Amino acid sequence: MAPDGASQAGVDISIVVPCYNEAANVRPLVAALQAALAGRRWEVVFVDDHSPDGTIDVVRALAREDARVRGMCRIGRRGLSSAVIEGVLSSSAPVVAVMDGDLQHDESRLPALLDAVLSGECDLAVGSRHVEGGSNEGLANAWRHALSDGGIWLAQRVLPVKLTDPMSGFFAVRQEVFERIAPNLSGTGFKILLDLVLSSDAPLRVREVACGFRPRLAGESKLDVLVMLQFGALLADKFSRGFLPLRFVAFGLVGLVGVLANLVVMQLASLFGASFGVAQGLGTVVAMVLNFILDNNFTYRDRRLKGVRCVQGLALFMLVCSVGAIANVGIARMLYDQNHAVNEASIAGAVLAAVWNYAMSSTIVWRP
Ligand SMILES: Nc1nc2c(ncn2[C@@H]2O[C@H](COP(=O)(O)OP(=O)(O)O)[C@@H](O)[C@H]2O)c(=O)[nH]1
Ligand SMILES: [Mg+2]
Repeated sequence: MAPDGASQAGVDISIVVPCYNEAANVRPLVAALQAALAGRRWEVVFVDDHSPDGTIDVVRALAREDARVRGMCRIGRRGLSSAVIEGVLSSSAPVVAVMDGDLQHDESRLPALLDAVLSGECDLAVGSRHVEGGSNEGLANAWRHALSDGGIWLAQRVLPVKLTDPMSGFFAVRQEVFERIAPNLSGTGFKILLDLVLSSDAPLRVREVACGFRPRLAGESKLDVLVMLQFGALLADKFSRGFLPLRFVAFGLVGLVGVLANLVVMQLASLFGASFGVAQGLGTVVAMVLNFILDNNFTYRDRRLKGVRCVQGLALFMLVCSVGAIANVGIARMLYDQNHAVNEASIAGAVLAAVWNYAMSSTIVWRP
C-alpha cells in the first residue's frame, strides 16, 4: 500500500529534454510524447537554462495540468551536455531517454529505443541517422552535412564501440549506468552521447535504432563555432585521458592570443612614439582585457559573467594576472641569477604564471 497522498508507483521512463529558447516547441513536443508513449508510465523533464523566451513558464503551465511534466531551470549556466546530465540524475526511472526540444527527433522511434534498453538487451540504445532506414534530411544545409560527417569520422577514431552516429542527441540509457559514468563525464559542449561512451570504464553494450532527423519545428539552432571548438577540446581531453583538462587547453590557447595581442600593441605604440614603459603597459592592459573577454565567452562559457559581475570579474582577473606577471618576472630573475640560462628561466616563469592564472581564474574569477 502506498502511503496517504502518494501515487501507487513511480514512472518507468523519463524523457530528458535540454532546451534553450524552445517555448513554441514545448506543447507540441508533449503532445507528440503523449501519442508515442500511450500505455506506458512516463514523465518528461525539461532542463532549461533560464531562456529569455520564457520556455520554463510554458513548461510550468503545462506541469500544472499534467503531472507527467517536470521542469528544471538553471540560472547563470549554459550548456547542452550539463543540462542533460542534471536532468538524467534527477530521474528515478530505470530507463531514461534524451531528445531535443525542437521536434527534430522522431518521437515514434522512442518505443523502439526504450524497449531495447528495458528488455535488458543493451545498456544504451542510440537513434542513428546512418543505419538502414535512418535519415538526415533535417540538417539545414550542405555545410551542416559536411560538418556532421567530418565530426562523425573524427569521433569514430576514438570510440571504443561501433557507432554509426556518435553525434546523435537521441538515445535511451539505463539510468544506473549513466549515474555510474556521470562522475567521469566532461560535461562541456553539445556531445553528451560521445562523452558518455568515451567516459565509461568498460565498453557499453550498445544497439542502434534507425531514426529520422526532421527540420526544426520553430526557433533556431544553437550550434556555433564555439560549440565546435568545444567538440575538438572534448576529443583532446579524452585522447589524453584527462591529462590535459579541457579548460586548461582553452585557457592556454586564449593566453597565446593574449601574448600576440600584447606584441602587436607594443609595436604599434612604439611606432607612434610611445616610450617602452608606456607601450608595454598598454600592451599588457589590451592583452588582459582581450583574454578576459575570450575566457568569459569560451573557456568559462558555462559560468559566463554578465553585467556588474562581469566588471568585477575583469578587475579581479587583472589583479590575478598582475600577480602572475610579477611572479613570472621574479622566478625568471631568480633562476637566471642561479644559472644564467635565459630560455629555461623565462619558460619556467611563464609556466608558473600560466598555472597560477588558471588556478585563480577557475576558482575565484569564474567561481564553479
Ligand atoms: N539547457 C540547454 N539546452 C540547450 C543549450 N543549447 C542547446 N540546447 C538544446 O539542445 C537541443 C539541440 O540544440 P539545437 O540548437 O537544436 O542543435 P542542432 O539540432 O544541432 O542544431 C535543443 O533542444 C536546444 O534547445 C543550452 O545551452 N542549454
Ligand atoms: Mg535541433
